Amino acid sequence: MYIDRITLFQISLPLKIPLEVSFGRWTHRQAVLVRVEGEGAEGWGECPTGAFPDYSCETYATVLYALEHFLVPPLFGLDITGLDDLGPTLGRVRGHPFAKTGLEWAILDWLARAGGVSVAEKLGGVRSSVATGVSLGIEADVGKLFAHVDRFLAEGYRRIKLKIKPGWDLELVHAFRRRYPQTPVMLDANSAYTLADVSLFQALDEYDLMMIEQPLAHDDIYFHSLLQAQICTPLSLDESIHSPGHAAAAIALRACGNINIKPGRMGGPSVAARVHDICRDAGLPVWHGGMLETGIGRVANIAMASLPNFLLPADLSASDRYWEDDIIEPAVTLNPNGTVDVPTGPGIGVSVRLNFVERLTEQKRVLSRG
Ligand code: OSB
Ligand code: MG
Repeated sequence: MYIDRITLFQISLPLKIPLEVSFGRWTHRQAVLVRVEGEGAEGWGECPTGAFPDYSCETYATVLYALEHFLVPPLFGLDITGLDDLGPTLGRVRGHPFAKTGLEWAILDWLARAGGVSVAEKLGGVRSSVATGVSLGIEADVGKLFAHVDRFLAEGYRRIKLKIKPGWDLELVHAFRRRYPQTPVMLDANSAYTLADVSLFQALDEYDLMMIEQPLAHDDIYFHSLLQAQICTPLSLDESIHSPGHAAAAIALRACGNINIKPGRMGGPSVAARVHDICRDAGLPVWHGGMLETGIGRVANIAMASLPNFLLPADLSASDRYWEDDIIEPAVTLNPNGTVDVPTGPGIGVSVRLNFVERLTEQKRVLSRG
């Protein structure tokens, strides 16, 4: 199958509740959406970026640049029957994983729709629904945070993730456990600590936490292995796992108890699936992270999370946890048992509200064959 046209939409969508983490505060998702058209079919993918290179070194501007100049042009004229056909072309470009992910997802959606199968089937998914939690940011005081916790637990979310930073950690967890003795809870430090903080993590061992995500440097695996050896709570690696090689290193070093998989951080669903397989073969569970995706990236990630080794609750909450109005139809909803359904229709299984996307668009690029 040949691609005729690829359109890039840089949109901006305001979050219902800004998400504050150890290094900053997100108020909008400034994503790049990729629309692939050809042979009478279309497909959509999302690059879940922002304006500033904080979580990742990429931004919507670098994603637009990499797609327009390096990643999209060589795809025109390529006969594509599966993601494997993209490997040599996309692999020539080093880095730019968030740019690659929107492109890979759009092509996978396009191929799946043309073939009348779902993206989950294409990826080898085995689950019809995915257990999800909710990730909650740093607030001005615990009262404000616990009001959110109460509401999300009442909606049916079964696991709470709390963002922490120095000064918003041990006391917070102590207060949380007094109020919610049984609720499954985990922490995400987004790289705010060093190995000198080991006594804090030993103190946190007393609170029956599911895991602590990325406590140390964003590019570190080794020092996480030294920390893991001194505490019982499983560590989870997010920021520092970009490739199958990183996952293999984390496994060999016993640096963590599980890995957070985000296709955007890894360069797309093809790499994410390889990381999934390496962890499965090593007996290390994975779970699906989130990047505050709009509905397009969200349903694709839910399809990814239907693979067998996704054994812990995901950060793939329902559309109404993030947006007043999502750009897909139907929106993602939460089942009463705290799961979201894996779409079964062709491709990503939802339709994109094109008029709404056009209204949210700040920059657009139309790239055509020939
Ligand atoms: O560290 O997991 C993270 C959001 C954006 C970037 C990084 C992270 C997050 C979240 C929110 O924790 C997850 C979500 O609900 O999408
Ligand atoms: Mg994280």
